[in-house]
Amino acid sequence: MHVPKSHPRYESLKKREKIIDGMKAGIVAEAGLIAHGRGEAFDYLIGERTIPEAELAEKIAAYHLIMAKHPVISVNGNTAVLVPDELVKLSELLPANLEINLFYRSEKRVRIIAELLIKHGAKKVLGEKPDATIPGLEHKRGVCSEEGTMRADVILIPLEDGDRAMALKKMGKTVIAIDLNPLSRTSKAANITIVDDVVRAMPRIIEDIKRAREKGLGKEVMKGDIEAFDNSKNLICTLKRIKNGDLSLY
Ligand code: PTJ
Repeated sequence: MHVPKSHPRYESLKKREKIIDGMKAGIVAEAGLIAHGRGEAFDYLIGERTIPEAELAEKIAAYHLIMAKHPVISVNGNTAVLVPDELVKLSELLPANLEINLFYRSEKRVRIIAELLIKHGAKKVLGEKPDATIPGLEHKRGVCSEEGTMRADVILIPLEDGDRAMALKKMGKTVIAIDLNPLSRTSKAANITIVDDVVRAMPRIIEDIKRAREKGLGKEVMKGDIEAFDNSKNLICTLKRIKNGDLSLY
C-alpha cells in the first residue's frame, strides 16, 4: 500500500510494513507482529517520541558501551528489519560483536538474518554456530556463542524476552535493554532500560557515542554519570510521565 509522507501516521505505518515484509521474508517471527503491536501501544503512551528519561538512559548506555571490554549487540528478527544499518554502524563504531539470538530459533531464520546484516555491511555476525549455553535457559533459547554473549561484559538487548534478560543479568553482565514497555520483566531486570522505540534509540546511542568521543570525555566523567544513574528511579519517572498523560495533538 502506498502511504503518502504527509500522512500523520507515516512513520508508524512504514514500520508496520517493514515488520510484515520481514515476516514474509522469514526474518521476523510470527509472534514478532504481536510484539510490535504491543510496542506500538506503549509508544502511544509516551507520545511516540524520545522522552527525557530515555534520552538519559541512552547516554548512560553509550558510556557503558564505550567503556566495555567486550560489548555485544544481540539481534533478533524485529530488530534486524527495523534497524539493520544502525546495528552494523554501532558494531563498527565501538567495535562490538553482532550476535543473532532468537527466541523462536530456527537455523534457517538465523541464516537469513545473518545474510541481511552482511548485505547491510556487517563483516562478521555471530550466532550461526552456537557453542555455549546461558545457564538456566532451556536449550534453543539459551544457545549462544562463547566469543560473543558468553564473553560479553556489556550486552545490548533490544526487544528481549524477560527470562533471557534475567539470566544474562545473573551472569554478571551489564544489561542494556531497549523496550517500549517500562513494566516488562526485561525492563525491570536490566541495568539500563531505554524506554524508546528501537528505531529512535539506535541512532541516538550512536550519536551519543560520537559526541562523547568528540568531547574527549574521560573515563572518570563517564563513570560518575553511570554511578549517578538510578534505573528504577528512571522507570518510575517514565511511569509518572505516562500517568500524567498528554492530551495535546502532536
Ligand atoms: O526474533 P525472535 O525469534 O527472537 O523473537 C523476537 C520477539 C520480539 C518476537 C520475542 O523476543 C518476543 O516475543 O518478545 P516479547 O516478549 O513480546 O517482548 C518484546 C518487547 O519489545 C515488548 O515489551 C514490546 O513492548 C517491546 N517492543 C516491541 N516493538 C518495539 C519494542 N521496544 C522497542 N522498540 C520497538 N520497535
